[in-house]
Amino acid sequence: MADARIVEAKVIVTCPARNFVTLKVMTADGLYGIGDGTLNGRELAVAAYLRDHVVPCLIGRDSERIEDTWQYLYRGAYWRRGPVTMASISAVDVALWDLKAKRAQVPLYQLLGGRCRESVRVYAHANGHSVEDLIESVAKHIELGYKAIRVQAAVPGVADAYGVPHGTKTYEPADGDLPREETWSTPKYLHFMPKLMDVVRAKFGFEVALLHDSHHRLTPIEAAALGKSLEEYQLFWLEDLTPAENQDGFRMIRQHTTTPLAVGEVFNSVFDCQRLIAEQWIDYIRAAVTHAGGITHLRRIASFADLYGVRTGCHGATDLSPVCMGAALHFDLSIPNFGIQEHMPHAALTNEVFPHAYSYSGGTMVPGEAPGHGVDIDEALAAKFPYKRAYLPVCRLEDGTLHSW
Ligand code: KDG
Ligand code: MG
Repeated sequence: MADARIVEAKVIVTCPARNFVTLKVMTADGLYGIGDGTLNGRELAVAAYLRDHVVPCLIGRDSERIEDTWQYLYRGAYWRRGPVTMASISAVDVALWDLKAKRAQVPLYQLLGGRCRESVRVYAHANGHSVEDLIESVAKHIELGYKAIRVQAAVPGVADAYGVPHGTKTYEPADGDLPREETWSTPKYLHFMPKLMDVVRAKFGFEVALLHDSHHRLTPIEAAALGKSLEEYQLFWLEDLTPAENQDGFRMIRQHTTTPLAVGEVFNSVFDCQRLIAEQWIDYIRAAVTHAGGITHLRRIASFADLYGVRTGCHGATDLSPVCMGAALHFDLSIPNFGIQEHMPHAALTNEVFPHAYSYSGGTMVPGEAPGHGVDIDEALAAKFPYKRAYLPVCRLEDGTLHSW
């Protein structure tokens, strides 16, 4: 009988192109599992939570007892939920699922019930400093085989639209040693969006699925107006229209528009979306493995959502490490109510530090057949890229009022 007791757990903070927090859990029989605990702009809080408060509790535990360990860390902390706690629990949970699947010598999706589909449909990001730039970017992604594309463009008269890079660099918003300040105008945005979608549909037709992220910047009635004004362009979804602490805000949006709604990349618990789902105010839940308590808790959210016809659309920006992407693809493959998976490819250097079995082809991804979740970390290489403080921007209205970024 293999000795699955945890003998060591290491927290690895590294910055290969951007910061990542990784947990490596080792067992007495010489296996290891890997989990992601990256919380963009607050990475060291998770690293400290893990090092100081979680790792000591892991030593000696049976790594096979995943659910029990999840409950131990969640209930046992007394202080439940919150992004730091839940990212830390996720790092442990994913490392334990990885270990269990490696011990069984099967790809993780087999332990999650096996494949529900052959591959996972993903969406890409297209963006532009102008409508012409955006059109070029959409065309490039169609050429790469993507069938679903998120479109974000600079808004005329607005200094900083969400989702558009500064200069010619690839879009990566956490780029300031201190938070960069951006300026925003909702009226200009609402005026521009139907015009933008009109150009995109005229150019590419209706076959490609189009998505758009409002990034928490609207009030419920503004969001309702946006959804209504875009109905004729038949979007796949509109994302994060309003800050969702007020779940009931979605009631009003829903009353006014049939444009499908997605929300939840910042959620860390089923309680963040309980009403959104049960009241059927949304169509896609975007909670991610890393931020919503790992595979164990995300499965609970997805099962609950399935009861109400809500599908998943997991967050997959570059601040979720390749470890999260690997775990997400196993999860996506195994659940009945999968909708779509976000795919924002990592930098080449990130991929070198995190060798992985997953792959992209023709608008879909597969997790690969390696035992576990199929993502590793090259510790020696990771050590060459120490943590570098990097904050997300903050957003102000034109009169200087602090707004949601
Ligand atoms: O850390 C913040 C990013 O992950 C977020 O801004 C990306 O909204 C995002 C998305 O939909 O990918
Ligand atoms: Mg988003």
